[in-house]
Amino acid sequence: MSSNKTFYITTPIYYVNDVPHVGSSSTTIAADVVARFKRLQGRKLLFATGTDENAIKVAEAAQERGQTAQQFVDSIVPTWIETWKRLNITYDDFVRTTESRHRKVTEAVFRKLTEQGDIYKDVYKGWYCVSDETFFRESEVVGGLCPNAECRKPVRWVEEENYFFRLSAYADRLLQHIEEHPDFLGPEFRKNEVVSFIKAGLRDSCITRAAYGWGIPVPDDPEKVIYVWFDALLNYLTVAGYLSDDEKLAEVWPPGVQLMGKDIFVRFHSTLWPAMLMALGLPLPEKLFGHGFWTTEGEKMSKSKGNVFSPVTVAEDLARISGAEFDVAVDAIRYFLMREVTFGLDGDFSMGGLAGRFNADLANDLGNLLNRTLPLLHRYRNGIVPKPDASDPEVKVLESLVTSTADEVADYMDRLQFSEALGAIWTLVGAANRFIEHQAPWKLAKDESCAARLDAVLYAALETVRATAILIQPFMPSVSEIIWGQLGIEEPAAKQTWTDAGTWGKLKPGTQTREPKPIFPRIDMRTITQPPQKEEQVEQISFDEFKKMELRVGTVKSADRVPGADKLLQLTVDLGTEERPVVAGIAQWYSPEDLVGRQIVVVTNLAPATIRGVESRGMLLAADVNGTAVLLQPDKEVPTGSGVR
Ligand code: ME8
Repeated sequence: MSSNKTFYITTPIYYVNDVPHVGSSSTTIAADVVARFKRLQGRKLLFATGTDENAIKVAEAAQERGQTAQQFVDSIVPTWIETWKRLNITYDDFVRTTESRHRKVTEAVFRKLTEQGDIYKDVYKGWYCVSDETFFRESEVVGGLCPNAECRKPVRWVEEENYFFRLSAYADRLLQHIEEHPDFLGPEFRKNEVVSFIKAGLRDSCITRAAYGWGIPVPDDPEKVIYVWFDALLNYLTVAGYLSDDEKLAEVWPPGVQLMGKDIFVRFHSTLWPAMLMALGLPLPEKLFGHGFWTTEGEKMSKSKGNVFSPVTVAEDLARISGAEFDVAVDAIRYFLMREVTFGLDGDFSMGGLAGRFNADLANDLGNLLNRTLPLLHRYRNGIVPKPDASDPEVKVLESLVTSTADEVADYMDRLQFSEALGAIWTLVGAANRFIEHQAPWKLAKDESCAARLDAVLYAALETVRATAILIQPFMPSVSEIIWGQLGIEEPAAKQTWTDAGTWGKLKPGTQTREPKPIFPRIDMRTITQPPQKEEQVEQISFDEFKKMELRVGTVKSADRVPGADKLLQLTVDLGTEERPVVAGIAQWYSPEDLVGRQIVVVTNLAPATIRGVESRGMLLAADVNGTAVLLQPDKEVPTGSGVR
């Protein structure tokens, strides 16, 4: 693919009767992250989202409120648009399936496929779930309930003459395309689900319903409306200018990435959608990616379960409890959703988890780096960027890390591995923090003969901050802009490119930086109310039993990932009298660099165990905050090996 081509990225179009929540926001935020990254790389972008409005459930919800369906959708769409605005989503097009541009495309496609024999009329008999807007086979439905485990609502028996799309005719071509294009479907494990689904046998798809006063009527047969999924998938063509703007279509088609949740990945986006495109003679998207679900305490977030978090309310709450600006809180949510789990897997969302990451990653790691650079520059050099000196070997290490991080992050971004991309950026942040710690500019400032060295150290730290500000831009655009503003760089943040992020030495000596202000005030975790814990029968132990347990404070000497185990770290812990290997399941929340030098609490007389082939002689203690581990450490530094009573 030539890089002059516009990169077209889409989210699903959301059912308008639902409210935007953290789950739906996660897809839109992921798309925004990719879009911003591609723009930084100099790509032209078409980023589209929108609303799916022709569903039966929309008509029913409107009826319940005594509104027409059109009044109902018109009253709700602004909430979606407003939410995306507040989350800083930079979409280029917002498509509504009730727009005439979309109706025209849908009607034209229906006509074309009918003329070429891909759509035919027959009698449909089967079950229909209104909530999922999905037809099910007789064999799939047990007890009259929707077979989708997340839904389980009563299904309706439907028996009527309808139009069918010849999906079965495309099974072999679909399988061949999947095999020949290894990057077409992701993540890998979901690709396998698609292949099994197709191999199990594809039936032709019923794509119309008896008219119910809402939806797009079948051309020349107004007794019927087009099935909402058939119409919804075509939104991606409407946006691309299909049948209305050939030049635009040539420029943007096929999409570079289409994102969606796992619920609509297999059956609709990886099967029906590509088959429709094949029938239309259009190239297939380069990548379809089905990500996991966000749950709240293990349950899928959904309006019907009453456990949805509105992203705007969460940002307001986070801003209130932390004292951060609203846009910074929004960035913290964007960061959390992209960092917490590998994109593709399920994750659990909670205020405690969000606040924990806010403190650990933003206030501590990134916040520390910022608090130790600009304020020191103001203290020692009146806020003016000094001259660099690249001859220092430690500066050289930082320099090459900046360059390699930009490449590494770009690589992860191309593979939609957002969490890993952020992990790499945070490795750089950690290295810069250690560099400052080690160089101790506060000591250099006391010795006149170290003036040149102090300049070099301050320059290197600031230059890393500049690069970091660009690297985090796709994820945290407002934070990036605030940092940029504080650096006082003349060229606007918006003009920066990914190449600038990976090029050392772009910060001009002599630049007058601005008065720094902390961006991430720490959250007092006591202000976070833990959701009620499930009642558990806790067995009591005697004091003698408790005494059997030996707890000591250890200092982490080294930490490494356990190869092949995403969740495990292997630590060497100094206990004063000896060093012990300890394996801990905390790799999701702590990187090895975060741990070295830290004091932790260890259970030292636990029987040794071998975990994934690695010996472990002890266990560290951590608070369990909604499934997120937060390490326990002494209130102040204590002699290594101190007992814990
Ligand atoms: O299915 N976790 O719309 P929809 C993560 N209109 N993502 C979630 C989520 C959760 N808990 N809940 C929703 C439809 N999503 C159709 C789409 S496209 C041509 C038509 C996200 O409002 C996720 O991307 O039910 C999921 O696929 C989408 O919202 C479903 O949105």
